[in-house]
Amino acid sequence: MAKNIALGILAHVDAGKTTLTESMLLKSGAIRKAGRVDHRDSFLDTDVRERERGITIYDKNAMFTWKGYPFTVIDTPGHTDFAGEMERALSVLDAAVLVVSAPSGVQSHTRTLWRLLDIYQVPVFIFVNKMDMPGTDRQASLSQLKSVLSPFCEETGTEGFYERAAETDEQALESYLEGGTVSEEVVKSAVNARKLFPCVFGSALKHEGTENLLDTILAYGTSRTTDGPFSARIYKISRDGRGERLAFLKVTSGELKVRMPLGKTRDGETGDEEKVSGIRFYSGDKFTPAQSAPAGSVCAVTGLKSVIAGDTLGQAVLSVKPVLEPVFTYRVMLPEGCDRHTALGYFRILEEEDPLLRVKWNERHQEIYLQVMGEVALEILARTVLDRFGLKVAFDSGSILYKETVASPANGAGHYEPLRHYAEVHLRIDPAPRGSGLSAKSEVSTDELALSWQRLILTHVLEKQHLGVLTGSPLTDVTVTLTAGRAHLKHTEGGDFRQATYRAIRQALMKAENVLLEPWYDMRLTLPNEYTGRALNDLTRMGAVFDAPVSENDISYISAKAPVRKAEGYQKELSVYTKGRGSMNLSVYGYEKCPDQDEIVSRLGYDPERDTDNPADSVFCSHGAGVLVKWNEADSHMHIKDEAERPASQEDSYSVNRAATLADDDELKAIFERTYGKIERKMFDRPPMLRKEQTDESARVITLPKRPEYLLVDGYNVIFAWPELKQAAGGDLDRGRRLLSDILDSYAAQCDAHIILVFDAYKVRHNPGSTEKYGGIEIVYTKEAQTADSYIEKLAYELSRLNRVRVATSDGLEQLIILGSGALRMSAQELRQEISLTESRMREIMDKLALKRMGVNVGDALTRALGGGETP
Ligand SMILES: Nc1nc2c(ncn2[C@@H]2O[C@H](COP(=O)(O)OP(=O)(O)OP(=O)(O)O)[C@@H](O)[C@H]2O)c(=O)[nH]1
Ligand SMILES: [Mg+2]
Repeated sequence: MAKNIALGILAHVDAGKTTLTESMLLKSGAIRKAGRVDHRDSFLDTDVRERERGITIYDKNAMFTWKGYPFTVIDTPGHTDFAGEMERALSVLDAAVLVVSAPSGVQSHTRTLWRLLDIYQVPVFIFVNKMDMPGTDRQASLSQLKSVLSPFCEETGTEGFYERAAETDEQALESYLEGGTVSEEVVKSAVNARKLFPCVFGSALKHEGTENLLDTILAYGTSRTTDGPFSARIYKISRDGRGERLAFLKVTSGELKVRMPLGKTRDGETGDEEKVSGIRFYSGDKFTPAQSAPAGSVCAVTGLKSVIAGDTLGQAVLSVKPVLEPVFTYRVMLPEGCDRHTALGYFRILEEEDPLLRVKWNERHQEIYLQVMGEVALEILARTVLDRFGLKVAFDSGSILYKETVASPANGAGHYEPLRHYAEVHLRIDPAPRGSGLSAKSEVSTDELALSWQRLILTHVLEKQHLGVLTGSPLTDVTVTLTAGRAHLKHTEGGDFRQATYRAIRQALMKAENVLLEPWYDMRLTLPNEYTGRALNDLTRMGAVFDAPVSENDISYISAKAPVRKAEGYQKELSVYTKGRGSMNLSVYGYEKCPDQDEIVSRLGYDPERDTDNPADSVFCSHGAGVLVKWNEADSHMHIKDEAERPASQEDSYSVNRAATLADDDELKAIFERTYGKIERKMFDRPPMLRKEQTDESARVITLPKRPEYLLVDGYNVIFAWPELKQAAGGDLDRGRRLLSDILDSYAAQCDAHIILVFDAYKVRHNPGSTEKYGGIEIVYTKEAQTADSYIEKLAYELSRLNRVRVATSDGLEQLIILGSGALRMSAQELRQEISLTESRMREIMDKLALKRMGVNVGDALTRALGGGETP
């Protein structure tokens, strides 16, 4: 297979990435004349915002062939504010060219890139650029690369290069020592295993070294595709000049074709199928349309509306969780009379395209907050909102995003028992490695607490950003372990566990040894020797951590890490006291401990006891009423005592009220009649007869063989049996249908059953007897004069010969005929229980569906709301 290498060009700002990319295009004959970033006519930096500032903001693709082999290069931005754009591309690269500018050397951002390339396991070629500039020294550059990045950085083709290559493999070393040669295969595998980093020196501007670089990549680079059916990874979403949504992807195996129906996979879950309507191969801002794209291609596709960066198509490929995250937060100030929700919608669109933009909506204050990487990103954002949506926004002065974690394990418990509610949760919060975020697991056996409740509790742990008790900042880098929990046979609803879980987490934090985290910079100072004393003093004052200065000639280099808050503005100070001879570059490293925690905590003045949205207290039931018990007194009231005295669990599953009253039936009938006119069907008059052996639930669970399962749902019966849907449907039947379809669609993603939702079409206009696919389910509208239950009966009969079939229908009415066919009947309430829908969650889902219709992306939130969150 001809190699088709996806090559990323990475470096700190202004190292010459775009210039090098254009030099490659020129040398390979893909373009006739290289543009120049300085003349604002670059082939790649085409965006006005890029040309104005002379920097790359968006990564760009270009294609060329070198000696008969196709290459796709991705030129990435070097500015740290746009590093998210660069990080996304890493997941699709076969190899990277790390450009280091000879005059400025390895910068702090170069080290960040080096760290990321290691995390994403990308083979690296190093191009030392600007060798045409006076004072540059090949040996000095190489020794810096060796000392700061890796001793296995070596100039290609030299004796040292083959020596290093041989050192990466024992056998190769032996034959090298004997015969003095190393095979190209050994070099190639060393490069691809990231054990050897070939370096090429040159000048992109003068087109020197470009050919050598391309030859080196061609010799040792490989295309990392695999055999097998089609699969691809999506790394970026953007829009073309006409506003069409583009999904950029790399085909990792098989072939992509236009009109191919594709289902995305996100977090291990597969979504609906969508059709690719077009394939585009981009080079700069121009593209060539195509009918297909072979393995190894990097291209853009149109037609995929729901995918986002990080999704995979076809067989799942493992993905890396993004490393970089925004560290500043700004409040958006909207012009007079601007609708907040419309503006929020705009920012949500941009959030989808920009990996380092997080949009937060503060419901209480009705404010939009933006989390970004830095001020330049913010300025570009303001400009983009103006250009694309005609909206002029301003921002407040912004602040650092703090986070909180714990230093040692802490136990917490939450109890929630207002009248006719019940839930108790015990958990432990353990510190986890820096940068790992929040994770959840359970230590509870399913004998103690049913799996469904455990899953629900873990979902509640993961579904929201829990706030710490020091400053009310997001909790991170902890593992929450469920240690015990209890539900009540009758009174527990899912929402109760949410309350108990949130309270337990907050109570644990109130008792914990809390740690305030803040963003830190990785910095590199270059200054004349005589100023190092002053610099080290300043760094100590900042609470920085630093290595001993390295001195060469009269110049000292200091590598340090310091809190963003303290290091900001130091660039200017350094320049002043060194009279312009010292410089510093920085890049965000990640979150570390705040050195002056107490001072910051008292300055921010957060009082966890007054944060009524995030209570640590518990609610107990006393004389038939709920009473609040303070968090520090709650432990002695908990129903679950410590291990030894814990009584055998009484709970198992949700209580199901299967005795629907006659009044309910009459009400149901009235609603039907109001909607459809006089009901012809017999179902309302049928006497409730029950054949005992067929409803024996314990028997049915044990004896059932594992077969593909069908779940047939009698749509209107379920709608009218679920109070919220009934209410929604009372006014608008169409809305009820859509809600139920959406709920079942989300549920279909988590269960193994084929779900068929059946509605009586009899008198529903536009749908005379049809079947349609709706996301992951099928919806059937019966023919005129054919009732849903006669349809279901027939279908159940046919399907149940080979499959396990369950039929969900109304509560009080027994469908004997269905049972007779071998299908199992479940009531609407049982279905609801199976989906883990409770009143409060139903309300939440309905809110989210309303949002979805407004165009707000709630995919994940909805799935989570339906109980599809991660389980351990
Ligand atoms: N002397 C010299 N200047 C160069 C060379 N390569 C690039 N430059 C100059 O360096 C500046 C930055 O070049 P770009 O190609 O925009 O750098 P970049 O790495 O793409 O920058 P960003 O994308 O903004 O991070 C421009 O003024 C170029 O003309 C080179 O080999 N020699
Ligand atoms: Mg550039």
